[in-house]
Formats: sequence, structure tokens, C-alpha cells
Amino acid sequence: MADISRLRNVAFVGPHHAGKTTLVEAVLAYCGAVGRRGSISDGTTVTDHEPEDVAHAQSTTVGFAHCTADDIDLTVADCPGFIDFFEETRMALSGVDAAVVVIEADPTRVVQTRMVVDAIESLHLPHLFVVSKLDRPGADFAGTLAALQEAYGRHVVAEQLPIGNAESFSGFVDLATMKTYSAEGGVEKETEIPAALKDAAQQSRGALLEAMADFDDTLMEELLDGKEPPLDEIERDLCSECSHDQIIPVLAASGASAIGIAAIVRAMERWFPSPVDRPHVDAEGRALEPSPSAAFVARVIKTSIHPQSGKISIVRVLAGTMKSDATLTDMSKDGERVRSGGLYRLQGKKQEPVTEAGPGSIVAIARLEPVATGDTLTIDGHKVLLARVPRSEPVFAVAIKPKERIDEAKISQMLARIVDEDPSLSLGRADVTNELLLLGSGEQHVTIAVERLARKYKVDVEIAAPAIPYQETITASTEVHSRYKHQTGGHGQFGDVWLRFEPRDRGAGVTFDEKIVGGVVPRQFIPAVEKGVREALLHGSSGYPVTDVHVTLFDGQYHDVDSSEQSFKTAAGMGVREALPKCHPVVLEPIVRVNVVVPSTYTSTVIQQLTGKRGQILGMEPTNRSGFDDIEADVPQVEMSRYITELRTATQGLGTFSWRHERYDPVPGRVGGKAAV
Ligand SMILES: Nc1nc2c(ncn2[C@@H]2O[C@H](COP(=O)(O)OP(=O)(O)OP(=O)(O)O)[C@@H](O)[C@H]2O)c(=O)[nH]1
Ligand SMILES: [Mg+2]
Repeated sequence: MADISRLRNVAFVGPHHAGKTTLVEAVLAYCGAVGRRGSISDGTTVTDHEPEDVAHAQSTTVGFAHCTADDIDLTVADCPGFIDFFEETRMALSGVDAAVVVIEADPTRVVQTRMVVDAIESLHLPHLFVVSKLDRPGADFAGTLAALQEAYGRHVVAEQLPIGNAESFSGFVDLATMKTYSAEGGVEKETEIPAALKDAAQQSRGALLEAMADFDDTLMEELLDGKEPPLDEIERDLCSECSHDQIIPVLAASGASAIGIAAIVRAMERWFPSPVDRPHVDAEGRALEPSPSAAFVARVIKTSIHPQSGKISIVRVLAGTMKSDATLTDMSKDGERVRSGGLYRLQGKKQEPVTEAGPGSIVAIARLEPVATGDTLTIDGHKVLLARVPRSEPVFAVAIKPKERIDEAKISQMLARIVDEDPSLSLGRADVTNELLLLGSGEQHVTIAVERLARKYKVDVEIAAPAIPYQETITASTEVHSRYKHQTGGHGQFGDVWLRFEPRDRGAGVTFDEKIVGGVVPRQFIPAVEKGVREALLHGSSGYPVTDVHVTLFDGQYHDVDSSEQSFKTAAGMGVREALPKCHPVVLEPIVRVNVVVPSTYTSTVIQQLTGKRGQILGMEPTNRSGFDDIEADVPQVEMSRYITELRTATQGLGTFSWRHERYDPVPGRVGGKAAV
């Protein structure tokens, strides 16, 4: 088993298209784990291996890979940057010991790191920033560094100074050692610092040492006395301060040109903690000893289902050791026992068998059918439970139905497998319309899930915006007389009713009453009248169900032989259809109460956006998260179906919202009786 102190588990995170997968590929190639560096454009990278990743040229799930460098055994989790897949990233972060936050060399994109950096900070996860794509025209290292410092404080500090920019980007000065590296013919070599950069490098080095000195009195004294601190002391401090999440170094790189890769690998080796240095804790805050002989505890951080080879659960082992055929206890499923169907390390889609897994390892276990992402696994019923990773509520839904006539049970079963793989998706039934809904974190998230469903299970479905449960109501009272009389030889049919229709308060529903005197409608037929009324009200003059109306049966007639329940029911239904157009019907639409949380710089934009959706702004107040406002509004549900996409577009992906049904309001300008929307 690997020496635990030599393991590093690192998540690569950051905004969409920052260059994470390209950097991970370059790291794997640098360490010799892949022969030839794959590319996004060819769809040949190790970690973007799902067909949906390749089709969309973006990561849609977390990809795992591993490599070794200088005796360090490195496992990387390449996380998707697109905001819709953030829940995947959140789970991956719960299974690593450090993170590389990749950001394109563009200051305007720093704001898009906020969500993931918040998650990293709340876990106190040691991290560093890599400013990537420095080979691209317009790349701005200094501006991006300044924006990062403004966003996250002065302990975000450059550890490198890039040499050249855009086409001329060729290497960097390491500000701790003052060594210079330059790429020549694809290989990075140590060279002389360009004369023009000497002053800038000294200045940046000063900033690095000053930031580090905040956590080290000896270094502070040396700097105050104007003494040059010894190199080994600087390196030791950097290592300790980064691994304790005090200093957040910033590195310069280009994944595409493979510049800065060796330095990223060295940084992960030296500055990031091993599993021994950073024990995880259980739900009660007790540290789990990362020792091979301790009782086994692991967290499931991802589930993947292959239609042929079955389910694999990717776990992070926190304590103890498991063998490939171990019987595990799922503590999140009431201690259910399940036998491992094999143990593997993942290299993208490749599964490499291993015989055992100890603390710190990230491995895939086959065929743990009842086990779900987030579960705590132990052995021999050892009672430990890990804290649940929080999950956001779905903000986007589509109505889903099979293209071909297959039974609903089959489609639900396959959708359930898709949800098993990605628990940030969920299935539901819409109230009122009863449509089957697939809910998720955004439009892309749900669309890609549907693509996956088609590919893996050969089920083609149609998706549409969920139907809006409109209703109809009346605004004036009326009385109608309705008689149903039919003679068909033998027994005839006869029912005669007088019905009164009156509007009720909003939300009061449909009520029925009778004021029959003298048995003009015999008792036994009155329930049939009510049934006829209620059934007819299910389809008002606009086709929508009618609500908030009080109906009174106050007179009628019957026939000794021909009257029956059915004839009274029919007469009542006819009465409803005759009455509704006379009662000035209106269409009602569902109104939802929305709470939108955005950085305050976007508050006025969001208020405008909501007003443009016929929203009524109820209030705005700062949240307990500094710099964010909560805007409360009532908005017609029909305006909200693509709101998450619009909100993210308007707020650089930072806006979130929650909603719940509030009430029904008349649709302005819509009267009942017109064609359905
Ligand atoms: N010029 C240049 N292009 C790059 C570099 N790194 C990545 N790219 C390109 O930028 C695009 C996105 O790269 P990815 O590596 O997929 O970025 P990512 O951060 O993994 O993206 P997501 O996982 O989808 O968030 C691709 O077209 C890459 O070829 C780089 O260093 N320089
Ligand atoms: Mg990627």
C-alpha cells in the first residue's frame, strides 16, 4: 500500500472553459501517465471521456485520473466549470485535500470563481490559483492577480511572474527561489532572468514575502531588519502556510502550450497536504484517523452507471483499509450490507483493478447497488456517519414523455438510474397537470441528462416546458334553468334543475349547496347534481378547471319514471356550461413567490428583469452573506420557466433563486372563453 504521506488528492475547479481539463491533461502527460497529450478539440483527453463531454466540448461530470511524480502519488478530480454542474463539484470537493482553482487570464472572469471559492473556503481547503491561457491574445496576468486580491484578500499572492505575454508568453520567474524557467521546444528549462524583468521580479518577491510574514514572526523580523531570509526557510514557510490555507499562491500557465506544468506539479507535491496532514471529521466533528489499521470509513463522492458493466461508486477512503471483495455497511441506509463487486483506480474511463484501498485513496467500487452518492460506508457495521454535503434545490424543470409508446414504468426506472448517477437531478409529478417532471440545476444540466438517457438506455423522450396550471373563475353571479329530457322508447330520461353561481374568495375553491324545499328534486338525486356540477367545472369555458365558485341547487323538477341519477347529473353539467359564459369568467394564473440572491452590483438589473416579467417587487434586503442582496417578488409562474438561465446570464452565473407557489391571480387581459394559452 502506498505511503499515505505521499498521496495528494486535488480537485481542479474554476469557471467554465478556464482550461482545467487541458491543464489536467498536461499534468498527466508531464508525469508520464499518458503518452500523448489529448485535446479538447479532438475529444481525446483522459478526464473528458463521457460522450456528452466530447459532444459539447466541455466537462459535464467530474473526471478522475492519477499519476506519479517524484514518488508522490497524485489523484486529480477534474471538475466541470459550467454552473449547472456545480453540485458535482461540491461532492468532489468533499473527497479531496486541496484544490487548484484555474482562472483564465482575464480580470472580468474572477467574479465567476466566487461560488467555488466560497465552497473551498467553507471547507478550509488549501488551494492555489492558476492563471491560465497566458498564451492567448489579450491575456492579463497582472489585472487578474489584482482582481483576485480584491476579491479574496491580500494573502492571495503571486508566486510566479510570467515572462512575456500572449504569443510571447514563454515561462516565469519563481519568486521564492528567483529561478527562471523558460519553455524551449516544448521542454521547460532553467534560464537567466530577462534584465527587463529584474526590478518587477524583486518587487513581486517583496509582496510575496510580506504576505508570508503575516504568519511567521521570524520572517517578519528578517524583513524589518532588511535581511535576506534563507531559501529553505522561505520554502518551508510557503509549504506550511499554503497547506494551512493561510497563503493562496498564484501561478502562471498555459495548458495548451504546456508552460508552467512542472511548477503546478511541484506545488501540489510540496505545498498541498497529504491525507495524514488533514484528517477528515465525522458528522459529530470527531477526527477520523487516516491509518490503514483504523476502522474503515469512506464517503461516496460520485456514482457512475454503465449500461453494460453496471454501477460504480467512487469513494474517498478516510480511514482503514478495504479489500476488493469486502462486505461494506452503508451507514446512510440503516446499516445495509453490500458486497464489493471489485475495486479499481480510475484513469478517466479506464478501470485499473487494485486489491485493496487504504486511507487517502480515491477508488471505484463496483456493483454497490443500494449505495448512493454522499453515503457513508464502513465495514462490520462500524458506526460512523459523515456530515451530508449540502445540496441546492433544483431551479429548472422540464416535462418529459417518451417519444414512442413505451410504458411509463420503464421510463421512470431508467430516469431513476440517471438520478442515481446524478443526485442533483430529481423526478417529480406536477401538481394539477400530473406531468412527469425532470428537475435539475439548469437548462444544460437537464438537457444533457436527457441525452445521456437516450445514449445509455436507448430511450428517446420529448421534453417541453412544464404546462402552467391555469384556472378559471367567475366574476359575476347568475342563475340558470337546465332541463335534460330524452325519450328513447322504454324508459326516458328526465332531470330539471335551477342552479345559482356566485363568485367566492380567491383560494376558496368550489363549494356546492342545495336549498330544495318540498322534494322538487328528490334527496337521492342531489349528490348526482353535485357530481355533474363538479365534473363540468373541471373544464371551464377556456378549458381550464373552474375554481372559487359557489353553486346552489335551489329548484327543479322530476319525473316518477324517467328521472335517474344520470339524468340529473347530465342536466347539472348542461347548466354549468350554460351559466359560465354569463358569469364574466376570467383566467387565473399561478403566481410564485421568488427570492433571488445576487451580488448587490446586480440588484437593480435583477429588479428590472423581474419587473419586465410582470413581477411585483415586495422587498430587497442584504443577506448575511456580505455583498449579496435578497430580492423578494411575486411573479407569474409562466414567466419563470427559463428564469435560471436568464438570471445567470445577467449576473455572470452568480445569481440563485428559490420559489414556491403563492396564489392565483387573474391574467390581465385574458377573459375566460378564449382559446387556451
Ligand atoms: N489558447 C489556449 N487555449 C486553451 C488553453 N487551455 C484550454 N484552452 C482551450 O479552451 C477551451 C476550454 O478548455 P478546457 O480545458 O475544456 O476548459 P475547462 O476549464 O476544462 O472547461 P469546462 O470543464 O467545460 O468548464 C478549449 O477549447 C481549449 O482548447 C490554453 O492554455 N491556451
Ligand atoms: Mg473541463
